[in-house]
Amino acid sequence: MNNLEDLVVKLFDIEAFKFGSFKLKSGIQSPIYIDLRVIISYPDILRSVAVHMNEILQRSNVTYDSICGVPYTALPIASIICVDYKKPMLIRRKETKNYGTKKLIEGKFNQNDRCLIIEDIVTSGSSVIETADSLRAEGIQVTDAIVFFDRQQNGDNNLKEKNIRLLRVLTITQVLECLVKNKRITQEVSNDVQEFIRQNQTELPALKNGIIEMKSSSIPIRQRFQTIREEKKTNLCLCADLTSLDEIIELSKQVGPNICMLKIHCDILNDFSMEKIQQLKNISRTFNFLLLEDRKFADIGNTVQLQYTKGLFQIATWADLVTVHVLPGEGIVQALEQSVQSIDEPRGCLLIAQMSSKGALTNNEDYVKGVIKCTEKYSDYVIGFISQSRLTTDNKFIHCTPGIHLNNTGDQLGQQYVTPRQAIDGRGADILIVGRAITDSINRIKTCEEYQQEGYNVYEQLRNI
Ligand code: 5IU
Repeated sequence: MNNLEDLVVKLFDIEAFKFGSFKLKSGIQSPIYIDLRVIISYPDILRSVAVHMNEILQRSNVTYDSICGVPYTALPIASIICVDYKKPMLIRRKETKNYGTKKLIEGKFNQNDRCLIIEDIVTSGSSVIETADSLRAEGIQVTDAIVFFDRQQNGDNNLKEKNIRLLRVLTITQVLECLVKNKRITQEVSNDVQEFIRQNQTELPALKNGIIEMKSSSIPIRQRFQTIREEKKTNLCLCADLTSLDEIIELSKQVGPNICMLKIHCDILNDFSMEKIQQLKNISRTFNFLLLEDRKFADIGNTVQLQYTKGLFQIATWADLVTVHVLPGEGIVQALEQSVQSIDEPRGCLLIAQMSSKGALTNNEDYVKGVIKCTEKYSDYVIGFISQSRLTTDNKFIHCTPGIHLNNTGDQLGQQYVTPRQAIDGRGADILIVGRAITDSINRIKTCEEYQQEGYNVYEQLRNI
């Protein structure tokens, strides 16, 4: 009996693998239940698991600067590997502290460090991906993950889609073979489990509205918008000018299927934290909408770079899109584009060309011409405009129009409204930015659906002419 076989048998004996009929969290009845948490009570087994993982790491020549275990079972395993093989460890908090430094990643790291993720079991790969997202958000590279046990339910492919290579010590097939050979289970039980695994392959993520997440982390934003509009049938951007991020998170879960974009102002939030904004970002990935921080940058290049990447908000780490005034000249766009070059997800901006408020100084032809000119050099990063009319015949630029209400003409502070039909048909809007018409309504979800339907119907009617 070799070492690894010996370990598998021991794991069976301590009931880390159980066979029978088990109801999983998802409600599915499974013939196998795997729970590696028990190994913490058996120091020799725990060490053996870590040693076998390290052997795979040695063999696969993976290079890394640090190790991050996915809570909880993988944490003691990661600790052993770190101490035995002299590698620094990082820990990803499950929730940020609400006192002191609100860090999501604990431990010392440098930008572009490479971190290896350690997990005990992989099913769909979602926990590994969540950990990778948090590390990547801090500028840490994640290219490899190692698991002790792969349930062979498509986790390796799901991770590959996120550019993570999966290394593993054992597959379920190997465990079953070993247990049959060592007469712990019968061939029949093994066949049942294999059949169950075949029939229960995972996809990332299983979404409420049936839309499978696109590889949103690598698709250019412009293209993402086009696909979202067609797949989700929506050209609605919800403008959530609420002061609680918790409330925005809850709302975004409810209206996620109805919107193509969520616009926020991070500087009006009284409960902002990197952890919460990461949560919102995850929701935006799950429901496939773009996240727009309406920052309205308007300073010299050096300052906007700092405003974009530093401070409490670190906007560049989470916002797919930001808004920009080009009043300081096109250097502002160059500076912003430069700031996101090291971020491994697509980023873009919308140039503010015309405003909806009464007496806006942007209502000037020369000004608007100047804005359009700024797109020439930066047409990858600039994906479109915030405008009140169609500015160019080049359809690659997305026109987003705020100041939308179905039955109101304005507010007391200069806001001027048009209806969705007027915005799309009359003014050539691609995206409707709707705020208080939805957030002040009695039933936000229902109202959101109404704006989605109205907006998309008008768009379709025009398209079919
Ligand atoms: N917004 C405008 N008009 C503009 C620009 C931005 O209303 O010209 I540039 C923002 C302000 C607010 C949202 O966040 O769009 C509109 O909110 P209401 O739909 O609640 O008016």
